[in-house]
Amino acid sequence: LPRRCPAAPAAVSTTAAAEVDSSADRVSALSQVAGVLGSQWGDEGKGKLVDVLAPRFDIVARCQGGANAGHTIYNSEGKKFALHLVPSGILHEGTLCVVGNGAVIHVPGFFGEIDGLESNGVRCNGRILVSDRAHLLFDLHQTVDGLRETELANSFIGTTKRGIGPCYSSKVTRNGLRVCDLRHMDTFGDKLDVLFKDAAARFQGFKYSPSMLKEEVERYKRFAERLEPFIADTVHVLNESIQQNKKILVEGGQATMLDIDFGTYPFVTSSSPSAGGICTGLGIAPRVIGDLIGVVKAYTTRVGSGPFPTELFGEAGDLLRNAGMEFGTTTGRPRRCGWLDIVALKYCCQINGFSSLNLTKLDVLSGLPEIKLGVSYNKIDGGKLQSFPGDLDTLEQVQVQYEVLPGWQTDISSVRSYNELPQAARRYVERIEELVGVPVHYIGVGPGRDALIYK
Ligand code: 2SA
Ligand code: GDP
Ligand code: MG
Repeated sequence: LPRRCPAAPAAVSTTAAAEVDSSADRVSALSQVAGVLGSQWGDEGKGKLVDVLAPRFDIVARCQGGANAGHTIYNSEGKKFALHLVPSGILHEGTLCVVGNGAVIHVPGFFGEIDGLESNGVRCNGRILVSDRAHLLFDLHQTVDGLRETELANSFIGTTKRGIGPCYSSKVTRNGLRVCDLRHMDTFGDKLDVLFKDAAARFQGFKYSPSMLKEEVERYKRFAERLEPFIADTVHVLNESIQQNKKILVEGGQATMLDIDFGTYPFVTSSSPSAGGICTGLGIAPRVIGDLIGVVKAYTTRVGSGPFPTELFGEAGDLLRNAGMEFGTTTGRPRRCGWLDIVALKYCCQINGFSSLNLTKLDVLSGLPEIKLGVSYNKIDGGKLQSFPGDLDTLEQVQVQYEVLPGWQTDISSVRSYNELPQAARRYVERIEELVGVPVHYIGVGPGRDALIYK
């Protein structure tokens, strides 16, 4: 494995005209409404692809999750931005960013993110719309997230402690507060009181006093005023935009393997990061959605607890982690690393019906003598599993069958056309396509905007 970490991207100069043409064709051919979704356990590099595609879209929309997401992108000068709730189209002045009804909003965190962007020269005011139907995530949800994790002791989920699970719990329990409730401050305190009392009744460690409620209501009165210009009926805005032939790119957070329904439950997030989440999280019809691009890392990472059949331990895992700089964008936690899991990827392709894949971080594998692909799962008592198991007891015991492919020894981070990749790298890409039956249209060879090969 390469010992050197991938360098931060240098400033991007103009690319060769022929490449611009082919990449422009590839991107213009994308459907009016398209999506970029994670097809492993998150951190595949969704933010980077969204940032690259955004100039060809009028709107970039988030449909689920909240500030648990961490999407790292770089502008053309090589300046780094770590986004959490703000969609990854924000660096492009002409793009409108929408945070849909399916997302959960921690208002102070949202303002903190906006302030950070504005102080770095990125205009946010007038460029972000937040759904009036989205649920509000309070500090109390974050406290409960921490208490719940502590209570789980050794079975902890390994959440980001951003309050995501507790906020979606309030939503489903039907006592949550929504962005539109900020317009009714007369009843806001009573509704919030229910949440405080719920938390205090459930957790001994949850300290609650009437003065806390009063302070929180006062704080939210100020937030309500500042948030007002961002609030919109985004269901209406998005559907009107579709009528007006505007192009919408949906940015997924987390990934299908962390989906509340399809992921490795209970080691999942509390939203729907797969295709179905686009309709429920934005209020747009399934028939308007065209291309869905699955983002898949050339190997696998996972942060948090839960089964990971192709995980590498010890030095092998450490080397991959260091080479790929695999540390959480939101929490800084080291990510667990392993080989690409074709069984899990095929399952994600089935669920989402990806039209193409973006294989990312291929550059990180340069220098390896050989690369393994986990191609099937055997049961402990023999016999091949026919599908990705829902039962974690089964999943934890599978024996992964690997195919071994030769590695390549040259640095590929400055390669910009598919044919210039070493033969072994092309073989790796093509074997993935053969095994999953979905074409790889984009290949990431570095974190920067230009470090992308259009195949
Ligand atoms: P949560 O906080 O309730 O959503 O956590 C539940 C599980 O979902 C995982 N999860 C993530 N996995 C990868 N990346 C995420 N975003 C950050 C990043 C993570 C970070 O971009 O690096 O900084 O640690 C993300 N968000 C949630 C989480 O690890 C739990 O397994
Ligand atoms: P996301 O949550 O899916 O948007 O991914 P993250 O931003 O959390 O993690 C992906 C990390 O890999 C970020 O630091 C990106 O800058 C970086 N990255 C994205 N694509 C590539 C690539 O092709 N090669 C390399 N070396 N890094 C990449
Ligand atoms: Mg991430």
